Amino acid sequence: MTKPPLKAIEGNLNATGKRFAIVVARFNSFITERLLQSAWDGLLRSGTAEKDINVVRVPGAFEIPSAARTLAETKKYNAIICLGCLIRGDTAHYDVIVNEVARGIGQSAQETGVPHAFGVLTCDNLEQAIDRAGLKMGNKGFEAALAAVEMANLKDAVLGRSSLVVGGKPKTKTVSRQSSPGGNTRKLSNKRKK
Ligand code: INI
Repeated sequence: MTKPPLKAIEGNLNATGKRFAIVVARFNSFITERLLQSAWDGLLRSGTAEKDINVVRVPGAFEIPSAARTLAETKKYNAIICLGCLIRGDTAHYDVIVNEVARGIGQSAQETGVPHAFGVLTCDNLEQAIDRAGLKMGNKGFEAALAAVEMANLKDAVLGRSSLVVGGKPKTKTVSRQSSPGGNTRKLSNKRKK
């Protein structure tokens, strides 16, 4: 069996200077407000400034993709964090919405090139949702925020707009003074002069 390569390009979890939009559904707000609190916490802990986070509320999970896409198309954000909670009911409503929400968020990410984090709970019942909004299974809002930070940094690393993290160690090729979307990216050699 061949061993997997040890070296890999990864995004780090430092969100300093990065901008994020959080799209949160009001439906099942008892759960989604907890996802939002935790996503906000995750971004601040990663170094995002409060002024660099915009929260956008939509009626339900079905409306998340179009709002996420509108935000992504502005190119003002390094990543979009999508938060919602779908709970299966007695009708087919859940089944109709759930795949559309996942597909729409994925499509927005792929077509705009802006990373989107999927923090939409898809649960059979309220207990499962509560467990994923701060109880037994952690908080998916926090996970989504960290995924957004990592993917924003991965994009910059792959595009050469920031230092690469290879195999867990920073391997600086070029550094950027300004890694915000639309900002001027100035490449600097950081090789020490002897
Ligand atoms: N929206 C949710 O966010 N979660 C749900 O569980 C849900 N269910 O089950 O109905 C839900 N429905 C509303 C939907 O997202 C739209 O807001 C609505 O259909 C208006 O377009």
